[in-house]
Amino acid sequence: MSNENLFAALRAAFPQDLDAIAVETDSGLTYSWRDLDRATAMMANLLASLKLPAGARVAVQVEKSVEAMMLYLATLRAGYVFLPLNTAYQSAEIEYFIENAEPSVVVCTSRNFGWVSKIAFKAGTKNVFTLDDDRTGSLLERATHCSDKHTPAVKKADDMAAILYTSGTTGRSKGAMLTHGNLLSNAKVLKDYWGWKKGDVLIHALPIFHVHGLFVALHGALLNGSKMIWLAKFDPKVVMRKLPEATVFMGVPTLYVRLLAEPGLNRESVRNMRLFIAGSAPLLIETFTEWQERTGHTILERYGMSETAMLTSNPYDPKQGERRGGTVGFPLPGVGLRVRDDKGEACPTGEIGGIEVKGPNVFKGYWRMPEKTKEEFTNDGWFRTGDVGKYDERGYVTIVGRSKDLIISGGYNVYPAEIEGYINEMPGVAESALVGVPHPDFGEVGVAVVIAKPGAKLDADGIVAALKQKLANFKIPKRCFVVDELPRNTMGKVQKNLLRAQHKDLFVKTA
Ligand code: MCA
Ligand code: AMP
Repeated sequence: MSNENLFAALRAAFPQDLDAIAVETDSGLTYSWRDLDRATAMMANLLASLKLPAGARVAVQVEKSVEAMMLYLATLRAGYVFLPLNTAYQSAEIEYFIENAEPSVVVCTSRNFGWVSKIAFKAGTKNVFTLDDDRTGSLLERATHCSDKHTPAVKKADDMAAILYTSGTTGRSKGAMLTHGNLLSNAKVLKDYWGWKKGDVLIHALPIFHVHGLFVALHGALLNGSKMIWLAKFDPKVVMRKLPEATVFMGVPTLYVRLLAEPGLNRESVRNMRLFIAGSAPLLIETFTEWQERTGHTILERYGMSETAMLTSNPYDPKQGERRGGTVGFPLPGVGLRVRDDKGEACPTGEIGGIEVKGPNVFKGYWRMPEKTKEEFTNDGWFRTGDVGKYDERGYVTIVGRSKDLIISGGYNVYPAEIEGYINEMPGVAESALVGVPHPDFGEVGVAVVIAKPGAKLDADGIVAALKQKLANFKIPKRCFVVDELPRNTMGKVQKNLLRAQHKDLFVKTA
């Protein structure tokens, strides 16, 4: 029986010369392909020695490091399910994920060990390890004693490889279950579509707890046997310094905006680059055009989701068409994408409707939420993305908005319902609404509008300060207003579009 374990496919793509450099960090460390192979074997053997049940989840909230990336690969290799968690999440957020996913293993930083292990042990997790970004921690200490030989666990394409939590418009976060087959099929398609070739070097500057950094960037480089320049954190100055050594860069729009602020960004600085890719949030046409003017490169924009990995892409090969700013390109090979109106009828070219997708990349469902999963699929098996868009006459897809109430800030998702829930629980608050408004750096940021209960006095700064105690920093509204009333329609529903319009110029001057 053939092994459809994603790790096996990535391992098979390692170059023949295992002593070649696979990863180089911004602090000057280098790791060979042999290092990746041996260290992931040791970690996989450690996981195997724990005698975990089949399908066990390994939940990880650690700073970005090469060892953290190896832990992901080792989890695949050992046949378990990787559950990455944003380092910004605080205890209430982590508690939910751990209670919901019931991981058998939790890996956290030594700084957070106290509170994370408490949550984990309470939820029944038996194994809690630490891993720090300076190559220390109990995980590595234990793994050092394990063999550096390991045969990848046998997996079927339909077996779960990772769970990525993505918040719901209502209710709590849902865990999107992605399989080995979902991830490998998407990685293979992108390898061909983006023309990955021998000698490519990727600047990896994104966090590794979301699809963009963990799957799109990492799998791309590994499946091509390409070296990665591994940056622990995005720093435009470091990227500028590394650009001459690289050929491929991937980023959310904020990264491009920040790079454009570097005076040294010009044609010369990107002379060896082959491809700049953007996604996770809409790339403004101004950024697209300015990038073209400054560097001579046309950014390739693509579109995807946690539930589906990548769905569409502008073409790499000019024979297939130009890269059109403001669009997310064509459905990737093997991906079905249709646009439907409210009644479920196909929208003609140029007309706007809900985007539905199908393909080997589309996830298996939400973790322990069969009803929710059913709701998000049409009767004929298409996944409703919650994005609203259209096809143009040449087959390019444009995303024009979202039917889901979601703010994408600097590439991170902020679900208004979650923040409003926290605000509404505060003493003296009658109701609140969080809306997204344009922002020059993050693209979009949240602004909270709050009304007090009769007789109560509320302080906007106090509300923000209280939120900071509970929520990941990127979810904190950038401004908060206490007002007498919220605009409502005849049904009594808050008209968020009016609030958005009212506050649209808070951070930028819009037309
Ligand atoms: C940081 N801050 C933010 C954000 N990031 N505020 C709003 N939105 C953000 N994204 C705030 C912090 O709260 C803090 O505020 C201050 O900025 C400094 O924080 P720091 O962590 O130092 O910020 P940074 O290092 O400058 O981070 C900015 C960043 C980062 C590099 C743009 O947000 C980032 O790496 N974004 C990429 C996210 C990503 O990879 N998304 C892919 C999702 P204060 O000082 O007030 O506390 S995958 C996906 O969406 C799909 C599937 C796809 O298609 O790819
Ligand atoms: P996530 O839940 O983190 O997987 O975020 C997925 C969402 O990000 C999609 O449903 C889109 O709304 C948005 N998204 C991703 N890429 C793009 C893009 N290139 N343009 C516009 N929106 C995007």
